[in-house]
Amino acid sequence: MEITMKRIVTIQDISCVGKCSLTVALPIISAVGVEAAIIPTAVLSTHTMFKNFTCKDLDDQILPIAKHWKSENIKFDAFYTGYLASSGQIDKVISLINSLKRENDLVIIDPAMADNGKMYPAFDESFPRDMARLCAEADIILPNITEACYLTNTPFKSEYNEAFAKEVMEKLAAQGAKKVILTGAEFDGKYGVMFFDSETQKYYNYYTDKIDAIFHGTGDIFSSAFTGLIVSGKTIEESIAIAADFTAECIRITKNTENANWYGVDFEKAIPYLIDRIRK
Ligand code: PXL
Repeated sequence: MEITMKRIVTIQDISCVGKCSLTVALPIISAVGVEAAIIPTAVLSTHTMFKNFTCKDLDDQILPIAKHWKSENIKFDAFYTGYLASSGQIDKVISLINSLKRENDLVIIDPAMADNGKMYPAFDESFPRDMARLCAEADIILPNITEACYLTNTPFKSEYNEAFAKEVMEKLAAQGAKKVILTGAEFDGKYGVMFFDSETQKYYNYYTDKIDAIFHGTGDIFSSAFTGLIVSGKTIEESIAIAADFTAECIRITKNTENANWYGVDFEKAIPYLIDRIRK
């Protein structure tokens, strides 16, 4: 007999072109053998690194969708949020989680809102305070260092050491997140992912090769792979390692592609690698 399929609901925007948010979450979660239900929080013509993108906020759909699912008794093993289009959506997402989450379901929050020391164009400086309220409800949060600084009101540093990363991660845990996974951590010539578990007070760091290239959407690729893997039954450490290696493979392939698109990585070409890793 086959085992029952796990189901994630992922709540983030759909950028019609751009290879981020739902257009990477759906194929990657599916590739690891987990069902991906979605709530699109907004429809954008492209992600916000393009100029003149269009954006239609789907704010008013979040709670009616939750209500319908509740009436149909639809269950999820994890709630995974990414880019949310406005502060107003955050309270709605918190209500949705409170209404549908069962005791052991996971809440995984990628506070996708900033990178390289700057907020994404669509957000103002008040957004992190609202995102911090959502992160406080999470079992696992997946910020990069810029987001971690904004969420904790810590002045951003483009260069930092391990002690600084730990200080910010521990602040995030003190604000409520049970487990903090810092992506794109870089210090002392090392590059990778740091994980702090507030329950055990232990760290687990996973380093990969630093590939000298910057691409959009890599945070979403890591978060989608990580979420799919952990829900599929891998341990948190295995999920971090496989998701980090998969993300590095996506970057490596794209960097080696002549005339690769600037707006996202060719994760599609690395899906066979991801599936091979899961089988091992
Ligand atoms: O990859 C994060 C992301 C998601 N969604 C939208 C974005 C971005 C990053 O720029 O603009 C719309």
